[in-house]
Amino acid sequence: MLIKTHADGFIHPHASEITPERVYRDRRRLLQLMAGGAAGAALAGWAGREAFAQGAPARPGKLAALPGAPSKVAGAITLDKATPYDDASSYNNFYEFGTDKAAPAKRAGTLKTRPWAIEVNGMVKKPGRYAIDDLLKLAPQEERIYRLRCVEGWSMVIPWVGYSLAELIKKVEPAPGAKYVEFVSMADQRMMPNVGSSVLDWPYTEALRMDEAMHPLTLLAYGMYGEVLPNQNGAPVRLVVPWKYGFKSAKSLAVIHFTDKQPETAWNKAAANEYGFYSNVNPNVDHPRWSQGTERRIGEDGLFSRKRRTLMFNGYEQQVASLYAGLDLKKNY
Ligand SMILES: Nc1nc2c(c(=O)[nH]1)N[C@H]1C(S)=C(S)[C@@H](COP(=O)(O)O)O[C@H]1N2
Ligand SMILES: [Mo]
Repeated sequence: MLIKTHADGFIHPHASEITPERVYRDRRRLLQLMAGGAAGAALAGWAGREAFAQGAPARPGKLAALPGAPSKVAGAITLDKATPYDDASSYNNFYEFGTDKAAPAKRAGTLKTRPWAIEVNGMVKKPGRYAIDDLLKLAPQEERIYRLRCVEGWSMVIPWVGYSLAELIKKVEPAPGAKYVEFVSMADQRMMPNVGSSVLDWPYTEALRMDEAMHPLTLLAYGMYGEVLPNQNGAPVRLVVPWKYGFKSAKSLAVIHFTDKQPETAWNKAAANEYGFYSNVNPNVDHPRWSQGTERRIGEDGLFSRKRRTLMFNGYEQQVASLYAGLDLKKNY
């Protein structure tokens, strides 16, 4: 467990491996086996693990179907095997509910996702509050199977449902001078017990350059695995920017702000030398405290833990490299 205390005094556990992911998963699997009265099945070994998971009671709570047609956006369907739903919805970073990977799934039941609206403001011709049920219908929902690479060194493959953020941006008509889009997550302490803790300066904010925000791969996601998003994954609507480290993909969006100045971002404010504005996945630029050259795919670990090589721009190089032509990616990390 590596918890770093910063000069400014607070403890900064991002990437601290609070519970090493493998230990956490093994323990959870064992608890599941025991709860199912199937402790003996554990003896059957790891070979039977997938089969057992399939027979296990499905999902905590019934979520509504949110079907999406397979996307036609270039690069939007990753062929890697999807991470089991069970892992994608129980191993989460959502610091508004705590810094432990298990906290969001345990505690995000208090997040009320109706009524909900996104406030669109700043340098835009059609500012206003956009109700979630109108946003859902704003453009056809698509299924996008994206790799998600966390800056901590793990990754998942998640079939999201949503549409390109560009669809919303076109509807609200940014003013010609707008150069950046800022995303502000909900920060309501009554629904989010860890808001108010000193781990981040709330609300959680992120931002993209306008051309990044307009890129067809940049997704506004309302669902995953053909269902509405579970709260712990950022319901009712979140951003997904697949070529950037996971923390750029802000959850439970409350405000989208258009501006001509590069906005501050929550992680950059917390540790500027570790988390820059761009945060493009880049195996050639290490985090000051660890390598970014490899990753572990959640759901592929256990006994035969396997490391994968991290791909430039998380494998979306063909689609996005031109956005950064001429930019020094070591300086602009
Ligand atoms: N509001 C908010 N958004 C957030 C975070 C967070 O703590 N708060 N964590 C980020 C990080 S570090 C990652 S890796 C992804 C994880 O998304 P997932 O839980 O859906 O896999 O969400 C990102 N979005
Ligand atoms: Mo992350």
